[in-house]
Amino acid sequence: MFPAFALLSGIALFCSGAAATVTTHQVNVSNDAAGLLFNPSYITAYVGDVVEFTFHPKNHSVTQSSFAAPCTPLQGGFDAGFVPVANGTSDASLPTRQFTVNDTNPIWIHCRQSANTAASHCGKGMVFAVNPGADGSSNSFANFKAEALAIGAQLAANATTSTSTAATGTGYRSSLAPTKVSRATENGAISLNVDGATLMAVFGMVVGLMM
Ligand SMILES: *[C@@H]1O[C@H](CO)[C@@H](O)[C@H](O)[C@H]1NC(C)=O
Ligand SMILES: *[C@@H]1O[C@H](CO)[C@@H](O)[C@H](O)[C@H]1NC(C)=O
Ligand SMILES: *[C@@H]1O[C@H](CO)[C@@H](O)[C@H](O)[C@H]1NC(C)=O
Ligand SMILES: *[C@@H]1O[C@H](CO)[C@@H](O)[C@H](O)[C@H]1NC(C)=O
Ligand SMILES: *[C@@H]1O[C@H](CO)[C@@H](O)[C@H](O)[C@H]1NC(C)=O
Ligand SMILES: [Cu+2]
Repeated sequence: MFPAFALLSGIALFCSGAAATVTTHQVNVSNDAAGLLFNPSYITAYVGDVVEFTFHPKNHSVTQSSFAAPCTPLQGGFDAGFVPVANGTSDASLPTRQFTVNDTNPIWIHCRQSANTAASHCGKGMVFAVNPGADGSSNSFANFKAEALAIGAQLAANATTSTSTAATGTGYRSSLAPTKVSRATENGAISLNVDGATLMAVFGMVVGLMM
């Protein structure tokens, strides 16, 4: 009798507890106007909670990293992939991605757009955390973000160095480039100098990408 009763009441407790306490935390993955950032920049969440990211215009990712390497994807970690969003998309149409918080450990997140270049979003401070250490502790959100910015500064310095050494190389002037050019960018923008049929084909491709 006792074990069966204990098991049943345990299940009842577990079910009611899980149903009553799950929270969905809303996080904006922001656009150019707001800055390269997550808003809020970090949250406190319980096991079983859901974190829902709403992607604003541009072309960001939500990718798990680690405190030790803020701008490097964590192997086996969460990664929403790139989610391009066109300028002017209405709030109601903004795409979302979710993950569930599985334990109480800190979850460190970055945007991997333009990774390892001077334009790295992570290097510009586009980082987020679930359950970071308290302010003032070694694994605080502030320290995580500071490390991301330090990586960004180093990438910028390295880019300046390699640009100045490469500047005398044989240039390739864009005005001499082939006329059929379509270039996907981090803005989700496509630069075009093409005939109508190609334009429609590229348009179809972009719409396909955004699905
Ligand atoms: C997130 O974006 C929506 C839509 O633009 C806005 O209404 C909301 O206030 C934003 N949330 C935060 C935390 O800024
Ligand atoms: C939590 O576990 C689910 C199922 O295994 C997984 O899909 C999800 O990515 C995990 N969440 C995190 C933040 O790792
Ligand atoms: C910048 O360049 C130095 C020297 O090549 C290298 O050790 C360092 O890893 C580079 N920094 C980044 C963030 O790539
Ligand atoms: C989004 O960014 C990724 C990585 O830079 C890129 O491969 C992809 O083409 C971009 N998508 C669009 C529609 O610009
Ligand atoms: C989208 O808007 C931002 C400014 O809000 C601008 O910098 C960017 O060039 C625009 N992108 C496109 C594709 O129009
Ligand atoms: Cu980004």
